[in-house]
Order: sequence, then C-alpha cells, then structure tokens
Amino acid sequence: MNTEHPPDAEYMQLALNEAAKGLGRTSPNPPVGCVIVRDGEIASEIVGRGFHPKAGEPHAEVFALREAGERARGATAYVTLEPCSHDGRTPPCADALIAAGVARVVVAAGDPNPQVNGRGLEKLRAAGIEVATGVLEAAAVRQQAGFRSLVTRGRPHVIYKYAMTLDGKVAALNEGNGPVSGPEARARVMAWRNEVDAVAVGARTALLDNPQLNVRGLDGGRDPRAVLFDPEGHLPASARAVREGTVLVLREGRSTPLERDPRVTVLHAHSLQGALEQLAGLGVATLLLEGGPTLASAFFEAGLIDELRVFVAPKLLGAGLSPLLAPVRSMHAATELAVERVEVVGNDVLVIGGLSV
Ligand code: AOF
Ligand code: ZN
Repeated sequence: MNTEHPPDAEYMQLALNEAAKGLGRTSPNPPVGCVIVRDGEIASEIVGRGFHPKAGEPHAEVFALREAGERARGATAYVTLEPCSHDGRTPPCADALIAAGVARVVVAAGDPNPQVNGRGLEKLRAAGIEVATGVLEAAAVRQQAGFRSLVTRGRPHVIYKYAMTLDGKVAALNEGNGPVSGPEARARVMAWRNEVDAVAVGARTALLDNPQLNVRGLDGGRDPRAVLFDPEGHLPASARAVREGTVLVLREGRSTPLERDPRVTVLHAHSLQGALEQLAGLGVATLLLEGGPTLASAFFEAGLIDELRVFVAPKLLGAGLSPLLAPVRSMHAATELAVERVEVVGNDVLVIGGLSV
C-alpha cells in the first residue's frame, strides 16, 4: 500500500494561511500559525489548526493542540515560527508540544527574540522530538517582517505603497488629480490597511487629499492607526484621518491644538528614525506609507524604506510628480528592488519587492 504524504511545504503553507488571520492584530507579537498532522493508514489527516490572535492571548500552538487533543500524540506539528521556550505572557509552547507527545516539529523560521533564539528548537530536540527547520522560511520571514524588525532594529518594517502611470508619475502637475489606479487596486490597498499596524501620510497629503486612511468594503476588517507626519503642527482637527488612536508626529519644540484631543497621541521627534522608534514603542511593527512623495523621499533618503508595493497603471501622463523626488546622478547609482511578486490586479500591474539599504 502506498501511503500518501504531502510534502512539508504544503502543510507549512496551510500554517502560513492560519498565521495570516492574525496579521495586523498581534503586534508587538508576530503572526504565527500552526497545523498538526497525523499520519493515517492511507493518508495523513489534519487534526488541529491554530493562529496567534493577539498579544496576551495564547500562541498558535496552543490553539492547534487544543483542537487535536489526544490525536497530537505521535503527530507532526507545522509552525511558522520557532516555538517559544520562555515564560512570557503565556507559558512556553515548546513545553506544550513536548507534553502533548508530538513526534516531529517542522518550523519555517527561527525566533529572533533573544529570550528564544534557538532555545525552543533545543528544548524540542532534547526531549527527543525530530525537528526540521527552514521550510518556506522566506515566506515566513516576509510575513513576520514587522515583528522581526521590532526585535532586531527597534523600529517598524516600512512599506511605501504608491500607484503610478506607465511613465512613472503619481500625479499631474496641476489641480484636478483623479485616482491613478483602478478599483481592484484600491480594494487591494484596503486589504493591506487591514493587515498593517499603521498607515502614514504627510501633513500636505492629509490636508490636500484629506484621506480617511481606514478600511472600507472588507468583511471583518479593522482600521489601522493613522500616523500623520505634521512637523509644524499645522494640521486641523477637521482632517478626516484624525480619529481614535491617531498619532501626530511633530518636530521637537512644536505644538498643535490637537494635543488636547483625547483621541490623539502626539510624538515629538528629532528625526524620522526617532519617530519610528517611538512608533515601535506604541506597538507599531508594520507601517504603510501612503504618501506623498515629499514624506516618502525623506524616508528613502534616510534609508528607512524596506519594501515597495507599486501599482503601475496603463496610462501616460508626460510631465508629472514622481513617487520619489531626490535625484540620483547616474543609472549606476540607482537603488535596486529585489522583486518578490508581479501580479496583474484589474487593469494595473502590481510589483512588490524589498529594498536592501
Ligand atoms: C510561539 N507561538 O504563536 C507566538 C510566539 O508574551 P508572550 O507570551 O505572548 O510571548 C511573546 C513572544 O513569543 C514573542 O515576542 C515571540 O518571541 C514569541 N511569539 N511564539 O511559539 C506564537 N506568537
Ligand atoms: Zn509560544
């Protein structure tokens, strides 16, 4: 009889799908997913699934083990992050896996948290559990980019999102700017807003475009924090992005009437790096920059953009505004994107990639 064992990567993908349910809800903790699989006579069977829903609540492994019950004994656990070894807000997951009698643990990526950092794997191995690592590691690292950035750099993972024409313009030079990309692209942006901790714009954009920076048209969606970079404190309370949880980032020594607004947190920063560190302190692990080019250019020049998500609309504009304003002297000096994904979204082309700075 031929026993069917789907490869580890297939189950790990299911675990990553579980983890994705926690995106935007777990910070400062990572989104983590777990799937428990038991070998049967003919085929293997998933006996437990779980994801980490929120910091302070149980970890992914605990939910999956609860569902599996006795069937976890002798089974394989697929976890997107190294099971924790420490007593945090919750007891160690490595101990829970050992106690449940799991025979094999497959891990996508190690946990860079200094309290774990390999000790989870060690604990499992010491208990005689077979451990495999690195399965779909790149995808897991991408999914956990915010958490990993907080732990290793003390600042959020920063994504610059924009939509441009085929000739690389985000807006016409004159008034009367309509949207660049189509409705499908805008729906995708709503999904991203639901997955990140915070969305940022500069004061000019907050005034001129007056964006709501919220999630619309998405079942079960939740609004990210709105972060408004307003160095001089000019932004009026009537800006639509001012709501519960909004953060205003001012230059040191400046003030704003919004300081008296109980819904608003005001930060004073001497640099963008300093602002990001303070945002990390508020639990912001992923920050989506939504413009405009002046703010994005300042981030870019400071080496603070980690990822680009760019919609290219099949339109030509001629003269217009570029997504980045700082000129580079020659093509040799251009910054390169490590392209991770290219996808057609409606009539637009989406390019996603990492900037190593
Ligand atoms: C796991 N599974 O699902 C998650 C892990 O304060 P605690 O107890 O919630 O611990 C938080 C730390 O645990 C976090 O910084 C990270 O190192 C790890 N997260 N580990 O085994 C999970 N969310
Ligand atoms: Zn844990």
